[in-house]
Amino acid sequence: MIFVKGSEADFIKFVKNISKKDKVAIISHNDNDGVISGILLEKFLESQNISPVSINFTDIKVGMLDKFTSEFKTKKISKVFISDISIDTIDSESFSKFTSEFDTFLIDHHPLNSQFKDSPNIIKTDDGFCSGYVMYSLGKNFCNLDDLILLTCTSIISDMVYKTDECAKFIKKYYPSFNPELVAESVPGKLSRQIASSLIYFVGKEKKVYEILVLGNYKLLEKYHKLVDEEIQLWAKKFDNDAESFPEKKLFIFSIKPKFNIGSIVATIVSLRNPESSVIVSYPLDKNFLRVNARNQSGKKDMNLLMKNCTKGIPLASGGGHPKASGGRVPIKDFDIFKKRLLDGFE
Ligand SMILES: [Mn+2]
Repeated sequence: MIFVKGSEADFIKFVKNISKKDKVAIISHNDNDGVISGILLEKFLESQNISPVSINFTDIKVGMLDKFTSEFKTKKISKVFISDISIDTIDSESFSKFTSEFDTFLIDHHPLNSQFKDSPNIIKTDDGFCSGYVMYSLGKNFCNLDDLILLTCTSIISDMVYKTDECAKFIKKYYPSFNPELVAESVPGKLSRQIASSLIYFVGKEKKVYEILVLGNYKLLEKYHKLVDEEIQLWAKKFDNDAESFPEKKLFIFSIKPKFNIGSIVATIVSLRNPESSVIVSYPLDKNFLRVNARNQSGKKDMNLLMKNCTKGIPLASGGGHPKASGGRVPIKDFDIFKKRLLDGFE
């Protein structure tokens, strides 16, 4: 594994310093990789006789730590693990404040905000790895995580890091017929989609999915997947007629109003069909905000930079992620500014 910052030794040292008097909390991302890295982390901590008293899955946005600060103070939490959240970039100010109030360890694979390059208790790996795989690798030498290998494989697939040699080898070791060109056919590929659908179905109550996965009741996810998948296929089909196309920019902009929160998956599906183009999918999150998902499978246009540039300075907007897959949150009233910047970004 390629560490950009921190090491296994840093992580183990932090864990060994947790005493019986400490109360431990976990905050992880509410996507597949976040939930699974949270499950792996919890299992590892349990093996070290540490039982987290609070496990939380959250959307990534500015101010996201606020509610945890007050809740954790009430619960007298003293140690916090944050997993799969690029909090150092999304909300650096809150992150600094939070780490001054709680002894915090961050494990993440999104690019490091250089402001924190000398800060302790941060593991950042290269973004060719996902948090599930990072957590599995950190824990496997200290406890038996065999039961969670399938889930670890699904996190690799959902974060699309199976093209990284080490991650591909990991999946192939346990699922020898795994073919990166036919991900959806594989056992972890299928489960990955069922988890993704279930997280969408239970949006805001992701803990429900976490509970199903912890108990190993994977079969239960099938019915949620069916409901959500029908809606995904509907919008993926509409793309062909309804997306705005800018051929000279190799760009598609697709505004949708789906029943579930499926913009990210629709963006991935239609971008895989148009690998040389950039695809931007937007949909209302609530009455004030739009969620934007940006994809470019070829890697020829950096979606992380694009989303950062398009949201920069817009109050309450945020954006960023990976070069090939990124996202943002934009106030509906500022979408015109965002869209103009987007089109200008392809001159
Ligand atoms: Mn991730």
